[in-house]
Amino acid sequence: LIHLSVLFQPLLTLWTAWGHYDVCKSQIYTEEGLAWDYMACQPEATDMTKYLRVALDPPNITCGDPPETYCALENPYMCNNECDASTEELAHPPELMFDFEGRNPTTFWQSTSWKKYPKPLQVNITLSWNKTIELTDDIVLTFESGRPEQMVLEKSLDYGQTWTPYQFYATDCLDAFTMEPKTVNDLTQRTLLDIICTEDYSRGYVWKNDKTVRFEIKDRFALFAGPRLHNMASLYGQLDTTKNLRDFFTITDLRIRLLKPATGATTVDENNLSRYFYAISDIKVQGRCKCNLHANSCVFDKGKLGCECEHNTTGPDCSRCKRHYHGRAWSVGSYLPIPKGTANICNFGSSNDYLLSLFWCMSHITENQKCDYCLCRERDPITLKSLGKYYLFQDFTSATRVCDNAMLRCQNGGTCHHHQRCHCSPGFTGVLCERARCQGPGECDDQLCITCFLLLPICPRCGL
Ligand SMILES: [Ca+2]
Repeated sequence: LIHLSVLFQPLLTLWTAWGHYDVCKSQIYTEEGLAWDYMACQPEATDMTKYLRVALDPPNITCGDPPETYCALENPYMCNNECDASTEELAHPPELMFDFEGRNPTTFWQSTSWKKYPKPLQVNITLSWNKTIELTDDIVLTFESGRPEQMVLEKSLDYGQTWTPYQFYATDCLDAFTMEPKTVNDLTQRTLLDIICTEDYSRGYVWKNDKTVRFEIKDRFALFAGPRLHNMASLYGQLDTTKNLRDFFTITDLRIRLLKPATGATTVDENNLSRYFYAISDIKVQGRCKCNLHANSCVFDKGKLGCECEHNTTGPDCSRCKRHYHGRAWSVGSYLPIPKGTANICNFGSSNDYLLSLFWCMSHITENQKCDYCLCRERDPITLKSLGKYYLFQDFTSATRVCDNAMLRCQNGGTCHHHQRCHCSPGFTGVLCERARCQGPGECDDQLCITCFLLLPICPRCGL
């Protein structure tokens, strides 16, 4: 087999070493002509915040309606933070958590202040993709004010119907959630799926540079792939065999439950509640569409993400076989063997059962035709012209081979053998006995008698 991609080999090696799986198929030359070689593939990881919908609960929790003036947490006399929803420069709508953060000063969403203290100030921020996606990098929230003293990051895998926690965050994990404080460094391969409470991202409003709250994806990957993620093969091997692990990094929605704002002190200053609020300037979510290793691109069309499925699969996640391609049960692609993986393509056929699919094809046989085949014709992948090569239905593996659903009979007096192959009359050969056999080495082709003639000029069909 000669791979057309051989020219790009150095580049490909580099990509695959990083486990990009960015090619779904490549053309190869086989003895029978051009064919496709299929590989496991996935879309490139990208900034997923471009494709989400954000919802706040309660819906009227954003500041500025009516306008409010806020004071700094560090200094109750510094009250120059004004929020007014009706003035563009002073409004802080949720979109500002996802805009391009290259500007100075930063742009941010801000909640109303803790006016109703001691009633809790709680906000749910729900990010929905309406599509299963796989996280590939840390989730990073950047707070404009102090980081919350208590919050939970949650995920959903069923479009927001059910939620499970990803991580708890608190200044005091025992007090807030009756959980022992841990960090991601406490996790091992065995406990990777444990949900922990961490105090790493809640401490100290005075540390103005420490504005981020993270959910550490890469540190978790590193438990299998090594500290610099150099052994992605090990990680992919684990992802392949452990559904729980794969599902852990897969989401349709994220929910940030802000439970208690930064107070900066042990007691809340009830005379100056405008010091307490939430403000988030940026949320980073890196990931890729989950396409079950059957697509290398994902498009955003009419506000919805969808995989561009290959391997005869279909659906938003390529999670089922295309119509007429049920020759084998649908299966997720596999990262193994490294680096190309296994495509597990859907084959032509009408049922998951191979024998049934053969029967479906044979069921078109009319009474007068005793031994017909359902043949597949190979097409040129570019011009789509028939290459004139036919394959038995059973051999149908390639997308460029189109099953005509045409029944071709055994020719030249050939008879059907076990409903499976033609038993040819003497002097004929080929799947349908369509070619005359040379009396000697080689075969006589209908169009190319000369080939036979040169070998041995005794070829009945050539009239010699
Ligand atoms: Ca922003």
